[in-house]
Amino acid sequence: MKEEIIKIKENSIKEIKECKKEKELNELKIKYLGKKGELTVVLRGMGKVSPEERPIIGSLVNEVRDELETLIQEKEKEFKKKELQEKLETENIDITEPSKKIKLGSLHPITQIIHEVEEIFLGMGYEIADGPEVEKSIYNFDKLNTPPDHPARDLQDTFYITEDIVLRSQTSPVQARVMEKQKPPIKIICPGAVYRSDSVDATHSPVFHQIEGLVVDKNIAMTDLKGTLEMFAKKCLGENTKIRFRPHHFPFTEPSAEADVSCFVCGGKGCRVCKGEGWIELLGCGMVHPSVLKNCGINPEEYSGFAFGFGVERIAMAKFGIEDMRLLYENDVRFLKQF
Ligand code: 2NM
Repeated sequence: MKEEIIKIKENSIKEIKECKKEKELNELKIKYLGKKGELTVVLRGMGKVSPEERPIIGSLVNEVRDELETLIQEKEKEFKKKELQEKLETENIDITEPSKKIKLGSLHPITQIIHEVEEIFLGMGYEIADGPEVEKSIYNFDKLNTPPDHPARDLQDTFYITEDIVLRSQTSPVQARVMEKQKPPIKIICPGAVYRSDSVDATHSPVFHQIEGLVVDKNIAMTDLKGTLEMFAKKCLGENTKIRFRPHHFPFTEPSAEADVSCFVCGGKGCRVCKGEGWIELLGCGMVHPSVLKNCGINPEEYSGFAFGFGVERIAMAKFGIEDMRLLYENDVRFLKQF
């Protein structure tokens, strides 16, 4: 039995030392140390060994097994090291190779206009306010002096979620909310998406963007409105821009007006952009109606204010010379990257 074990030991050591591949090594591991391996089989035959010899044979087997295990582990380490070495030699990384170019995006023309207008008004001491796009009709209409029978409330023009909840058709409900919460002086602009039930064409979209402004303080007069809008027009469209006001009607302002600017393309002589008029319609505005102030918790005897509003798409189209509004929503990068 002893000779048998010594023989297994010698054979196995030789084979392990000569082994060249990890797979071979695994096979040897099974051949000698596995459940049906040669050493295990010998251990099973211990019953036949005399009681005196048993501990001697037992410890010999253990010794041999320990030796083989150590040898196999060393061999495994050797293989791993060799593998890594080969990888390091073949898979070298060229850290000087130029990286793939990352394509930089740009801001959408509508976002650019919003940012530009925000900068102008921030410079005049305004704050930027926002609010929900899904809005209570009380804020979208009632508080803004638009009674239940007003045509603007028509189911045909407004998206109703329920009888009392709508997709806001203007950003003025944000201003009503600010007036309710905040004591004058108030100087805010409210940019954002608004919704109207219009069919899509070159100048209409059911979703578009508005910027509305509101100032409420003591002794605010029409002259403040005119001065502010003139300043805005010059900063936005160029220092030579002139502005004119025409009477108009809005339910939330009294008096109300529309403002035109001299064409920033031809300077007023008449061209394609202004359709030969020399003037381009810019915005709607007026002095906040006393009922609106009262509805929002502000005393109209003590305070007055002005407000104005315009569509961002219209300004973007005029400024960038875009003739069809749909181009702004199609998200064709070849179109958008021009701006
Ligand atoms: C416009 C035109 C005129 C307006 C009014 C108000 C508020 F909240 F003070 F009543 N906000 N915005 C207003 C006035 C908006 O858009 C064409």
